[in-house]
Amino acid sequence: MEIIRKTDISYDDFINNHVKTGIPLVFTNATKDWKGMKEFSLEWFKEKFGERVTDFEGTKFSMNEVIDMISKSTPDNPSPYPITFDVPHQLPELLEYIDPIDLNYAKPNWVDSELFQRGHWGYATEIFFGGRGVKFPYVHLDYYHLSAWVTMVVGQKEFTVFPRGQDEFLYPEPGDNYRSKLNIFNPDYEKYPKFKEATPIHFVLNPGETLYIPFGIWHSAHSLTPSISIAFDHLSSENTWDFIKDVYYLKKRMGKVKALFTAFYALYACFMCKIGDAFGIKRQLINERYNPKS
Ligand SMILES: O=C(O)CCC(=O)C(=O)O
Ligand SMILES: [Fe+2]
Repeated sequence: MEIIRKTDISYDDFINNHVKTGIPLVFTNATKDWKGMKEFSLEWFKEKFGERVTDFEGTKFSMNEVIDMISKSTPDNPSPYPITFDVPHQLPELLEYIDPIDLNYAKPNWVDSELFQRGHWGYATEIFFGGRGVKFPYVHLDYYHLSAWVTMVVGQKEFTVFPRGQDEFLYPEPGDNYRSKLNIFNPDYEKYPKFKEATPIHFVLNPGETLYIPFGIWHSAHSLTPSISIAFDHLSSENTWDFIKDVYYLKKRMGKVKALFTAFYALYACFMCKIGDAFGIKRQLINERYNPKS
């Protein structure tokens, strides 16, 4: 199976053939209005943000250090991954270069609503830095059944996605249903025989291309070169119920009462967003809220 790639696709085609059906898509040119696409390079990020610091598993790294590490990474000696920065909070000046962040397709997106700022839903707009040979540590579903958008801005990553409905071939971890026990790069078919029936789709994402990963799609990635990509999450009516179920399931660790309360809040927030959409109420995008220039 091959990934579907589309150029200049209409919004209706996207909604009807990808959002409603849960079929992943690569947009080849949705970033055509991002002014950064003509400028982005490892050097550009060093020049603009070299001294900004982020945390990776308790250790602080500056952007200069991160870029040096990913430049030296090899498959035998890969750099730490995933090293990320939270764009609106740590690199707000980047927002004007990646505008419109929703690419005019990821809309409506309820995580932009003020109502969701209060929750701890795990959504984010992040920039990922990876070196040659780094791998996302496991095949997974994104928490909260949020859909994901990944745009390559520098270098190349190979992604693997599985069509919907292949959960039983992927052996979810008993304690963490969002993570597969398999090493898809070197699968143990004796232990995991059903994986033979899975139909992974492998493809390379190039600079300027955007991958839409609908909620409920198992996926993973590894970097073929030093790479930089930007990812954000997406919530709308299609994933509302799965989202609310996940809120309850994931918050249960804090106790059932708190989980129920949080799930009700999530339901209320989704309901208000749905009404807002019906009345055409415009939501402020993160670009507008955090961009220091706007
Ligand atoms: O770009 C990648 O390595 C994949 C990231 C991803 O799937 C995630 O953060 O959930
Ligand atoms: Fe993911």
